[in-house]
Amino acid sequence: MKPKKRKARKSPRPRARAKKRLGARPPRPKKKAGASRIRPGASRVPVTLSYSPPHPVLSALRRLRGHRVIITAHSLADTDAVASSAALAEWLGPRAVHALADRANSEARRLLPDELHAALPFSQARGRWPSAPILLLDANDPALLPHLSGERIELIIDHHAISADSVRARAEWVEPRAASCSELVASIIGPAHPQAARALALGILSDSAQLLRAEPPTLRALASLLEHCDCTHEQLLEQLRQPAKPESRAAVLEGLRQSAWRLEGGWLLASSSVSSHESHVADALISAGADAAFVGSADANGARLSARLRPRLASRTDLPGLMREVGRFLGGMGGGHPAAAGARGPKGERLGDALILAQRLLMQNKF
Ligand SMILES: [Mn+2]
Repeated sequence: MKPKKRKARKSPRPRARAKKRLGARPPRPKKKAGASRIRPGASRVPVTLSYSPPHPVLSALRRLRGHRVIITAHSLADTDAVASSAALAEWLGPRAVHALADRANSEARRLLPDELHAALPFSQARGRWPSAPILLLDANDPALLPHLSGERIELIIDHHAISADSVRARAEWVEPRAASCSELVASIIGPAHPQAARALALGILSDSAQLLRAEPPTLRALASLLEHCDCTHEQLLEQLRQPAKPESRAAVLEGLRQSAWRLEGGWLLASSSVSSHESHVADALISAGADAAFVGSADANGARLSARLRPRLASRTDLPGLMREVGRFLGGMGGGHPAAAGARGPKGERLGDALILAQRLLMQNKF
């Protein structure tokens, strides 16, 4: 076989050689703002730089700015719900009203007293402005929105996935990859003043379990809020982790003493019956090593049940659905998040059976 004649290659070409000598880099492709980028290296996973609101949501917000609107969130508003509602209300102007479904949870009351001071009960706001459009934040599960039954919702901004039963709105921005609603609101309002930046940063830290669940866009949102905050990341974490009152800690220790546990199907299940602080006891049981914890309390008003799953196991069952069923058994309702959910109802005498039912349903439905 004849050896192939090699073409004489002019290499490197004069132009390239000239560039090389000057140390010039090849031109970089232009980045598109807000677009996805491919991570360099082996894993070609698209990375979202930041979450940005869909156009209809942004134009609805611009239209509503300066007008009377009612901003509300879920029952027992948490730090994320209060922070995002207060910050959006401020951005929308003095006629926007932050209205609470009912009371805020203990963490939000401790961390965001000023934001809560400016809020009204939803029933009062609705009574005063019966035709004001409603903006719903941080929730779409009707079980957590009893105050909105029969109401038409103008806009939803949320980070909980939409389900078949979800409350819907004319315009929606639902971003289940986001760790918090606060980071979505932060992307709408842009550079925040120090108080709003602190509240939104606390909302992100609280809902992401102090960044345990945080994708790059969440971290970027937090970083830019910290630039506008008048306190440091360390100070925010310290505020979040501040120990509860001695009475509350005693109630948690008592709940741990009352707890029972068993190993079933490879899962460590724990349960307890307490007189108060059921969610804190459930958190403590998970921290102590339980895979799932169900903690209940009952009084003259009925029964309440808190459920927690170790976050890594949360994708292996439908905890909010399970708690909806437990809530029905108690004659009331239930729901929540994949790793933290709850149920309550007037049939307080059924608490013991409800705790057994919750564990049985978990074992039947885990995969
Ligand atoms: Mn949230």
